[in-house]
Amino acid sequence: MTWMNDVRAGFNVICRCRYDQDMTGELQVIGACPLDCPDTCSWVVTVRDGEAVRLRGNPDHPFTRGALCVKVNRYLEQVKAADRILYPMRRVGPKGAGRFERITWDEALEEIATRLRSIIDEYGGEAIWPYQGTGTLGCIQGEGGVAGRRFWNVLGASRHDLNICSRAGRIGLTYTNGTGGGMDPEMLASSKLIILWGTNPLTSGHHIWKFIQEARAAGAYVVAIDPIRTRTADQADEHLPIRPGTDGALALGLLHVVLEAGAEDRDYIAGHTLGWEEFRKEILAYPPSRVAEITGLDEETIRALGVRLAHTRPTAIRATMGLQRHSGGGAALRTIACIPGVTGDWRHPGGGISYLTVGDSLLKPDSRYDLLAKPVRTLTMTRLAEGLEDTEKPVKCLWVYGANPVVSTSDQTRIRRALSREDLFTVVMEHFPTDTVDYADIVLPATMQIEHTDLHVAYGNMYVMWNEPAVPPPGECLSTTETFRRLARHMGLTEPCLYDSDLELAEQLLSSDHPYLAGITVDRLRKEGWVRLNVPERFMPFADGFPTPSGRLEFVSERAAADGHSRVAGYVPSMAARTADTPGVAEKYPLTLITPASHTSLNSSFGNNPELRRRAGEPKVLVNPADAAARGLTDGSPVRVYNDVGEFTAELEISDRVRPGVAATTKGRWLKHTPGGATANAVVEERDADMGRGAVYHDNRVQIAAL
Ligand SMILES: Nc1nc2c(c(=O)[nH]1)N[C@H]1C(S)=C(S)[C@@H](COP(=O)(O)OP(=O)(O)OC[C@H]3O[C@@H](n4cnc5c(=O)[nH]c(N)nc54)[C@H](O)[C@@H]3O)O[C@H]1N2
Ligand SMILES: Nc1nc2c(c(=O)[nH]1)N[C@H]1C(S)=C(S)[C@@H](COP(=O)(O)OP(=O)(O)OC[C@H]3O[C@@H](n4cnc5c(=O)[nH]c(N)nc54)[C@H](O)[C@@H]3O)O[C@H]1N2
Ligand SMILES: [Mo]
Repeated sequence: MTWMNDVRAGFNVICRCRYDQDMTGELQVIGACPLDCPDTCSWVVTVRDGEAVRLRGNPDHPFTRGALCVKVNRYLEQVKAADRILYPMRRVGPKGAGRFERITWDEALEEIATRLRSIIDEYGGEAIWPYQGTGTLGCIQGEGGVAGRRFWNVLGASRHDLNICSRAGRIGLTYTNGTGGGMDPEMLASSKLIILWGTNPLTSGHHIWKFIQEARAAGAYVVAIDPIRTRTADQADEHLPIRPGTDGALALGLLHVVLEAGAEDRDYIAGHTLGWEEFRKEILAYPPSRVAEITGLDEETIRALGVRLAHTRPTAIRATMGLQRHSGGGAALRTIACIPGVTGDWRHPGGGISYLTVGDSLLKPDSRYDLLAKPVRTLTMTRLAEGLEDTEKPVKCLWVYGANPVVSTSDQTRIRRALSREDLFTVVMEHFPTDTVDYADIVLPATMQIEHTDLHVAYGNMYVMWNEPAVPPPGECLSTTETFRRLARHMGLTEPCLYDSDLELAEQLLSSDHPYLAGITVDRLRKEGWVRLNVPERFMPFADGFPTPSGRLEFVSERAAADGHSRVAGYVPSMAARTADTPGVAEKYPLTLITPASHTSLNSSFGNNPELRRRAGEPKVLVNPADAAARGLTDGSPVRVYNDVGEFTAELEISDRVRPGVAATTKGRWLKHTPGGATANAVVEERDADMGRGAVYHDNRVQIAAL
């Protein structure tokens, strides 16, 4: 009963109530929400007589403050859901049909070991693609760390580039600031102008809102820049319905107004930035009149925000991933990050930009790539179809964990075709019978967060969290780490580090010498549940300079130039913006489809929850009244959304929430719960953002017609 020992080791503090040897009584266990969300909440699980009976936000945590979200409030329902996968299974029907028979773990391990060995013998280790997603951000069990990596390295499997989410923006920001990290969002409380740029926090991470409200109570003005009037935009003082993929131009236009007002911070520019003269020329090429044409915003609106920006210190920009899911998205973040360099906002507490809090991994990278006998190729998460279609160096085993690519990855139809290949051995470790599970040869039952140990570092706040298992796993579920330990043993692998325990892994990860982690140990985390990073309460990230090659904020970046981008930050239009007037494209596919976060799911997680599905209703696509009228479409009618890549069906909602030229739906729906059996990613092309091969989920041209 190792899980019990684990619990008991942290018993004194984590478990504040009585918990008898025979598991009677009540226990409170502190854990962390594992989902891919900036907030990484601290939660408390109440365990009564060995059963989890309640899960709530930790009232003591400064960022969570007792609140979870619409989805995670139902986490226990998911843990106990009737469709939870509890046993290993083997496919009995055709691929895609989702018909399985229960098998034992021994049978599963034996079949897997045999198949892996024969694939390695015939094609080499690189024929294995360990396809890991962001189902959990845990540093032990998930995306945040080492889960399975050592095992794959011993086998010589291909590397997997998990670039689907925030990569383009992170790279863009890094050219300017040297890191994707920035402001502590708690500092928003001290801001006077808050620009919510391509972000919808009231849906995609609401815990930041209380700091924004605090700022407002002290007089701050809040602006949302988004092609959709989201629930966040509804709450803002002002909404700028920008044309998608034109944010870089808006950044330059706002700075143009700052220069006109003579409000640039010359001392700051001289002391802390690089390449001002060149960047200034770039700004001067974007007067508000030109920017109005590019962005579809009124010139007066741009001027008014520019004047506000010129005269309001501190100004904070909160940007998240929305605006970088474009072919010019990396450049957009790079250029927006130049704004505080011009206004000098980094020197004012409450000023600057916040994208990720901790831009680069603080933890000691312990994936042990040194275990690879020879260098191997890297396969790209955003290019699943392409990878599976490669015939020269074929993928023969796809191992999916923490991911649901049939729903979440571009070019859905191609992916389903590729997953149907009879010669592809597909293993999926999962909680639920997802659309991806339907294509598996072997399904392995995975533990959920309250059943395993994990360590989390948030990407939207300044805390490290410990997740103590609260209850034993149901059925025959195993954690990711335990599955790989057993498989390694079954295959007779001798590398000792494959057998490290979860606590050893946590200790290794925390043994980083990064100053933010000073004094943060496993013991302390297990006692306290969460610890703030070792940074001041009023954290000023670039007080000692920028981690760029020059030590300055770089308006001009040699690294960017070396990577094939412009030396100077500027505007790179997205594909949709670029082709808006291109003959042949503009008439055929006149609308830009954007597919952001749904309020009732987390990517595809919770897509099977009955109550959340009921609340979400039928899939909808929103278009502006002008675009509906032009097509003679009526509100509530069924429509096809299509392009050369594919199509999906939805109910039309005519709404002035979207600007003309834009169609909007949300991500995350399961195909099997959707009429027509296809979802938004059926029309998203497998194409790269400008940086890091990031995805282009909001940068696709489509047409809409009555069904
Ligand atoms: N409820 C819920 N929460 C989530 C998620 C979820 O699926 N559901 N997903 C989680 C994950 S994985 C992530 S990465 C984050 C993502 O969270 P966000 O960064 O908020 O990402 P999105 O929802 O994709 O986009 C945010 C906003 O950007 C807008 N946008 C799209 N294109 C443009 C553009 O060109 N310019 C501008 N200015 N705005 C644009 C969209 O309309 C949208 O309202 O949220 C996390 N939180
Ligand atoms: N159209 C469109 N598509 C998008 C986006 C968009 O904006 N628009 N956003 C993209 C973004 S930001 C992201 S991050 C990706 C996410 O894409 P994925 O990484 O594929 O994430 P999910 O679809 O949530 O699938 C995660 C799966 O992991 C499982 N899981 C959770 N925890 C565990 C665990 O501990 N062990 C195991 N074995 N499994 C677990 C869950 O049950 C779930 O089925 O989607 C992308 N897809
Ligand atoms: Mo994401």
